[in-house]
Amino acid sequence: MGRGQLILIEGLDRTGKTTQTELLLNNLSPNAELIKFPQRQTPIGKIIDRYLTDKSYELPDQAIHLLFSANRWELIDSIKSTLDSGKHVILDRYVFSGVAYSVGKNIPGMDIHWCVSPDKGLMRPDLTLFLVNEMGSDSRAGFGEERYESVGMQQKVRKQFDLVLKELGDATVKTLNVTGKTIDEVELMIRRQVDNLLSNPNEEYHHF
Ligand code: DGP
Repeated sequence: MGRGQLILIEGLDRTGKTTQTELLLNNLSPNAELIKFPQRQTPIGKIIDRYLTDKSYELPDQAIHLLFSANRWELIDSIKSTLDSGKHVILDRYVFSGVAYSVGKNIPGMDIHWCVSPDKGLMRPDLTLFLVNEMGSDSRAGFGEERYESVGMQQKVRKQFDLVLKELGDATVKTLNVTGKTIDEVELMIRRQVDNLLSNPNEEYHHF
């Protein structure tokens, strides 16, 4: 039996990533696990959660950036073991969010190269699906409660995602335009891409 495949769903806030990662988990069940980043239950994840939900809790932008990356490193051994056991791992956000959100803050020195360096060595997904909703995301229920959920920030991050995907992406990264699509339609678009991958799975691991 070959290794499991690492499948990442990326996108701005409230583009339906969480719904779709859960549907994909169901579809691939029982041969898959889902990991959502940031993973807020780990020791580092608890600091990230506080930073996101308590806007009066200040940390230097560089420090929170490194914590988001450290949160991915905290889980990478367990992701690798799951893949080695033949199970697929679905990720809800990963390195591309890590770089796009931080570069979107426009902090001097925090360019793409600086931002990706702590993630260097993390495993590359076998497939990345970047969900784009041209309608924006501010009309979804609950939008605005967390730190980065403002229309201005989302626009900056959207621009950065394009640049980050150009710089760090490769043929395994696909953009899916989900504007105006129903949940079922998006599920089908994702299934097609995943079925393609699973009919021709990767054996070797690649890294950022
Ligand atoms: P979520 O739980 O998916 O809603 O993500 C929480 C927020 O944190 C969201 O606004 C996106 C942002 N975010 C997710 N991952 C990272 C990261 O690695 N770095 C930065 N700076 N922000 C991130």
